[in-house]
Amino acid sequence: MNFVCTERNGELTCFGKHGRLHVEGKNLLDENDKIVVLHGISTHNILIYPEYINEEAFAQYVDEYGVNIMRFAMYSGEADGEVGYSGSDDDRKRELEEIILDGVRICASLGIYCMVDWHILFDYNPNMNIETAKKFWRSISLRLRNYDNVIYEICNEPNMNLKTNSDAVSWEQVCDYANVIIPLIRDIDETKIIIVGTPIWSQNVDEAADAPLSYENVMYTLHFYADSHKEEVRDKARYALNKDLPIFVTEFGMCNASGDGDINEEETTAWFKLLDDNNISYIIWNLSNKNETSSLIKPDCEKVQGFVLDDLSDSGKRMVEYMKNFK
Ligand code: IDC
Repeated sequence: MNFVCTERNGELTCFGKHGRLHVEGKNLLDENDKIVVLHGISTHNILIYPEYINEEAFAQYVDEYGVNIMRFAMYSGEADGEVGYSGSDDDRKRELEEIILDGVRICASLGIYCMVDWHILFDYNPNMNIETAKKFWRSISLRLRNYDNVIYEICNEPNMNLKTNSDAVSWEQVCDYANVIIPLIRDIDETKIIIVGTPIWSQNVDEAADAPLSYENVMYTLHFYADSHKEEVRDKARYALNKDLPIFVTEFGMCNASGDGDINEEETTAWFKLLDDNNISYIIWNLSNKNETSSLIKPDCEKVQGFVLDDLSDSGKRMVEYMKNFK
C-alpha cells in the first residue's frame, strides 16, 4: 500500500513522476532508474517551530519555489531550552512523533518527498542515546511504513564534546550505531533510503568513502555552511565521489556554521556548482523567522504561510531564486 499522491490538480506530482527512490553507486535513482535530484527546506527544531508545518505553506513551496523535499528536524537531545525527544515523557514523545506524521502526511498529499531527521547535536555521539533512538526509529518506521516518499536520516551530525573540546566521534563509532539502527529499521521496512551522518558535523564523507557500510539504499550526509566550510570540505566531497560514495546534503547554510553572520556569495556559488555538477540533492537550513542569517523568513514576519517575496530573508530569497531553476 502506498499513501503518496501521484496526481494533484490534474498533473503528475513529483512522486507521480519518480515513485519510490533507490541508490545505485553514487546516484539517487527513481523507479525508472533515472537520476533524480531533490531540493528542499529543513525545518528548524520542530519542538520550537511546529507551526511552520502546514499544508498551505508547503503547497506554496512546491508550486512557487520548486521544492520537492521537506526535512523535519527532531532534536534528540537538549537545545535552545528544550529537552528534546530523549528527555520527554512518553506522552510528549508521541506528540512529537505526531508533528512529524503531520508533516509527512502533508508531503504525501502534495506528492513530494520528505526526510525524518534524528537531529543529534550537543548529544554529539549517536550511541549516547541509542536506546531512545531505537525506540524512536521502531515507532516511526512502523507508523510511516506505507509512506513511500519518506527518507530516514539516522544521525544528523556526529561531532564532539564541546565543553572539553575532546571525544570526537569516529567513523567506527558512527558505524556501531548504524549497525544497530539500520537493521532495526530494515526489519520493519525494507525499502526506505537511510542516510548516515559522518564525523565532524557531517563533513568527513572521505572517511565514510574509505569504509562504507554494507547495506543497500544507504547514503551519507555532507553538511556545509558556506562561510565556514570551503574548498577543503569540497575536496572531501570530491574524494568521496571519486570512490562512488552516494552523498546527500541534508543541511546547508550560506552563512557561517553558527547559522548566522554574512552570506558568503562566492563560496555558496562554488558549492552549488559542485553539487549540481554531481547531481547531489540538497536541503537548506532553516524554516523559521529566528533572528539569524540562516532563517528563511525575516524576523519581523509573523506569518507561517502565504509568504510574499519580501517576507523572506536574504537566504530565503537566494534559495527560492535558485530552486526555481529546477522547477
Ligand atoms: C542551529 C540553529 C540555532 C540554534 C542551534 C542550536 O540555527 O538557531 O540555536 O542550532 O539548536 C548545524 C546543526 C543545526 C544548527 C546549524 C547552525 O545541524 O542544528 O542550527 N548547524 O548552527 N550544523 C552546522 C550548523
